[in-house]
Amino acid sequence: MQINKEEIRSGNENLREAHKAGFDFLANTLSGQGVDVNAIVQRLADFQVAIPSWALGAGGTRFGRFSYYGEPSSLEQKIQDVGVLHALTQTAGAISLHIPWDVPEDYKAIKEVAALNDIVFDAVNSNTFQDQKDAVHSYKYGSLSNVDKAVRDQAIAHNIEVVEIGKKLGSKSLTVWLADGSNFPGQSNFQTALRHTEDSLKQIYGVLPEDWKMFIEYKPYEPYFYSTVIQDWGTSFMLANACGEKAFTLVDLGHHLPNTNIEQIVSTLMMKGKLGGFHFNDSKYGDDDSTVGSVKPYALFLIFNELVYGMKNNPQNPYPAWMIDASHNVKDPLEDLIQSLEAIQEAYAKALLVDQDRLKAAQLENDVVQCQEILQNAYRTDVRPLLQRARLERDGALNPIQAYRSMGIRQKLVDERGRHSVASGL
Ligand code: LRH
Ligand code: MN
Ligand code: MN
Repeated sequence: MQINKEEIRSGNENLREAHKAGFDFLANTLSGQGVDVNAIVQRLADFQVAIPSWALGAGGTRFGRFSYYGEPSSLEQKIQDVGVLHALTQTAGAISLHIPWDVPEDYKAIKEVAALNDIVFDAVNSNTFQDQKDAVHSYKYGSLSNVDKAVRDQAIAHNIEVVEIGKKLGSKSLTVWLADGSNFPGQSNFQTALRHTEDSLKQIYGVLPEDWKMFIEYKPYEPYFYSTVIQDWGTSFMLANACGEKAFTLVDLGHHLPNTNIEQIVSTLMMKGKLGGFHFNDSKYGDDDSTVGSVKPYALFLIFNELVYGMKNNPQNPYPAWMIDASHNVKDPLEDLIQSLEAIQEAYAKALLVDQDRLKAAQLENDVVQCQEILQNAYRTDVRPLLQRARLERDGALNPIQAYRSMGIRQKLVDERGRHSVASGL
């Protein structure tokens, strides 16, 4: 499956005039306010978000899974799906692989498919939350934190193998998300579990190539429902510090208890130079993995406001690795990902519009009303013409969902792959 650029271009034709009118009006207004519109369009074009290989098929719940037609069943097909997203949106130029679900058989061939689709390999993810076929030891009672050294060693060896695979693909980072935890009070000794985890992470860190980073993800609960070993950003931050300067915290939006002030966490981590990775999704209740921006778009904007501030003012923090970590139970996964990409770009564009100098002045005056006005002015601006312009200039689609549908892409995938192909994934 390869997207025909010509088809995207011709699909843009009948939308071009309406886009131009909307863009000119917005650009005029913003320029009048002293905004450098071209610079924002360029920043949007530069902003690339990785798609995880496990998000291209239908997800499921513990009650069942309803597969979607034409799902990718091989790594090549997953990369092609990301290629479709990237061709339409010009925002999804990377894929994040999960090992062992996506171990390439032929590295050269896989890299060729990726290059053909304009896709690079982002962070590689290890998996010690499932028992793999032929594994000697079980992770039922934990992996890097397990009381049994043999189990810990197996989990460490797996992570080292993931780094080896990533090296062959050109990845530059390893993401570790642990399911380790306990289901009942007394089941596990918190201090022992944390100490084991720190020791294990340090061993993995020890084999990281010089130009690699390690991202440590945290999550307060699930799959264990009493405790998780890396429960919050503080624990992750502490572990990253213990490992060294190539280790960072990874913030996944869904991995917080209700009402947590995520924007403040982001801000603190960036000030300390330790925000390494970011997983986008949205939620109403817990780690729902819903479409980005579908439930709390204002919260997403406030988070982006801190990200933008940090990217400008915190040179001690590396440029974060962005990834969508969402799941699609009822929608076409590709349509859902297009919606997420649009929501991310929208929140980013709005955050770029925040007048930081005026905000600072209002803060110094303790003018609370004015501070809120400045943020909400940016938030209430319809920035979609800026997103369209960034796509149009790079031969992306003015309206990616509409293009996806009118080009009949899902039907083409079904024709190629069959109706009941199944993707591996969460
Ligand atoms: C589980 C999870 C986590 C990881 C992914 C691999 O919560 O969604 O966010 O990043 O699985
Ligand atoms: Mn995640
Ligand atoms: Mn999650």
